[in-house]
Amino acid sequence: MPMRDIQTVDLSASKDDLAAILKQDGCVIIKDAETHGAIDVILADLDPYLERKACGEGDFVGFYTKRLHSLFTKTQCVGSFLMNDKVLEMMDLTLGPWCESYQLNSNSITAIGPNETPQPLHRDDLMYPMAHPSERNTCTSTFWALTDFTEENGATRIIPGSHLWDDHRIPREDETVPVVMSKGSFCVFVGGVYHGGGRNVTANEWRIAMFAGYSLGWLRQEQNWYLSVPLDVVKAMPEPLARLLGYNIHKPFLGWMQDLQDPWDVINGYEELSSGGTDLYADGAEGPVQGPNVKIV
Ligand SMILES: O=C(O)CCC(=O)C(=O)O
Ligand SMILES: [Fe+2]
Repeated sequence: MPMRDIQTVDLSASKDDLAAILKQDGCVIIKDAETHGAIDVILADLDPYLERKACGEGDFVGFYTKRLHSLFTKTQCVGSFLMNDKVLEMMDLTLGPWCESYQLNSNSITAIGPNETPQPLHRDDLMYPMAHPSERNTCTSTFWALTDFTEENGATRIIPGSHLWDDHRIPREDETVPVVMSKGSFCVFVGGVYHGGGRNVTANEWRIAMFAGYSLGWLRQEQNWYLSVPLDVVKAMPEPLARLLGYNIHKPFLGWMQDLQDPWDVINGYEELSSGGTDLYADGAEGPVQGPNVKIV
């Protein structure tokens, strides 16, 4: 039997309430965070790609599931979802305590079609060799409902509270609950929460999600944005989005290039010989120490 259901809140939920839910459940649904209009626009951009895309061929990626990656090259709308205020508030809560800045880890569409069977239950932080439970979360996932998520059309299955389980406990299907949410809502969960795509028993309904994962700014990113997003696309982005992609220095000095320069400055025309290198210290620090949010555990 599932331990408990996943909680749904609206945009007015306070930071304290969200922090309390996340501490206990590791997951929450934020209702109606984007308008149907905004979703219809991104879907119109992505539809031609989804149309042409073949289904996966594997237990994990599914046999009736289509995935799209490199969304930055397919639509200009993705940034507003990735940088949604409420999403960033959730990242401040779940990643902020462990890094000076967080980054985009992964971003894709998962469209689950009729006849799909459940994806194996897993934790999204499995690429990072950390024991569970851990005080320190490494990554946080979001799923945007670009269509309604129903139990019948393949809503993600999730086990609230499973971020607190140790690594020996095996998750069971009968412990999961469906992430039922309306188009425009998103579900957020920390990296240690067990989940998996659901079974789609409908005759002709596709359940379309946009996945966006975020991680601590001092970890290797799951997707390689530097090679998959052309530089002219990065240069045309608002600065905060480019920084989220990794064109950034994680304080004090992770990720610099050329003459100890910030990558965003370099791609915007910094000339290597225009000045000598300068010290890179964490914000507010007077010497080479870690920033206040990077705790050693
Ligand atoms: O599409 C879904 O509902 C889940 C997909 C997922 O968890 C994954 O691919 O890591
Ligand atoms: Fe996953």
